[in-house]
Amino acid sequence: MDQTIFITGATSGFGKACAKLFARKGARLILCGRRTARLENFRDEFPETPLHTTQLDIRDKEQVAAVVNNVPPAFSDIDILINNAGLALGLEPAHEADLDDWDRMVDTNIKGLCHLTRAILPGMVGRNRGHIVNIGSVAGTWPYPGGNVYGASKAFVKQFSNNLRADLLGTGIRITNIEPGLADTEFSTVRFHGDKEKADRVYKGTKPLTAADIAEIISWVTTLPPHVNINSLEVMPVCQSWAPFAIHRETED
Ligand code: NDP
Ligand code: 8X3
Repeated sequence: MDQTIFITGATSGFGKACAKLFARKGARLILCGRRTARLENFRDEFPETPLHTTQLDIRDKEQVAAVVNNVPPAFSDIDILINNAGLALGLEPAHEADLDDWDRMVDTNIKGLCHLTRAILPGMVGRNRGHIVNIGSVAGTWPYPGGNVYGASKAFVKQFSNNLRADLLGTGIRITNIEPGLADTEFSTVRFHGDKEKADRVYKGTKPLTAADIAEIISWVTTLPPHVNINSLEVMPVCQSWAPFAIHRETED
């Protein structure tokens, strides 16, 4: 595969699984994350892969611009951006939620994703080709208790993706929003601030999506013929479905 792929959040979960899958397909990879030791491990695992790794906290606007501007020439024609880095923090109802958690989700899932997109898009427009794959969530469409700002941030990703398509009409650039449901990664451990036992209970007795499932889907949408744009793709494990409408009743009879 003669393509350069920029993956945010490549140290874990979906991003790492994408890195592995695209490495096996022979792509050139730019991998980012805050935990650089994990990126170096990847280099050991895939010594043949043309690889540029860089530490990046996507909340840092200047760092985002510097990382994109300093990509080595062999990697500078980015074909695919996988805007994957993101997180949920907390599951408390809105009136009890931690404001710092809310800020971090907005700074990462919304502002970080926007800054990366804005930095990489001009090159794609100049080359008249490229594909941006945003990682949204079922939470961007379906509300649930405690989803508050996390779900709203993914609703932003959904509509931002659609509006990018509107802006880019007339170019060859593709935009896709992938909207996964329950998937077993480090996501819940992060959501519960490192409480692994609580995180494990989220997946207990289920057969959730795996990171490899999502990587396979991203590989599919990005290797379709260039005139085909998957706008959005919602995916759940078979064991997950929607809840009925919730109705609060004052009395039982
Ligand atoms: P993980 O926690 O396993 O991975 C998250 C990745 O995001 C890590 O590589 C982490 O890297 C990176 N990241 C987080 N914050 C930052 C930051 N400020 N700067 C740079 N990188 C950052 O979770 P998933 O793989 O599950 O999550 C990936 C995406 O998928 C997220 O956007 C999430 O919202 C979404 N999603 C997850 C679902 C699930 O059930 N797992 C379902 C639907 C969507 P590092 O810490 O090294 O910086
Ligand atoms: C992650 C899926 O349902 O925990 O986006 O919000 S969910």
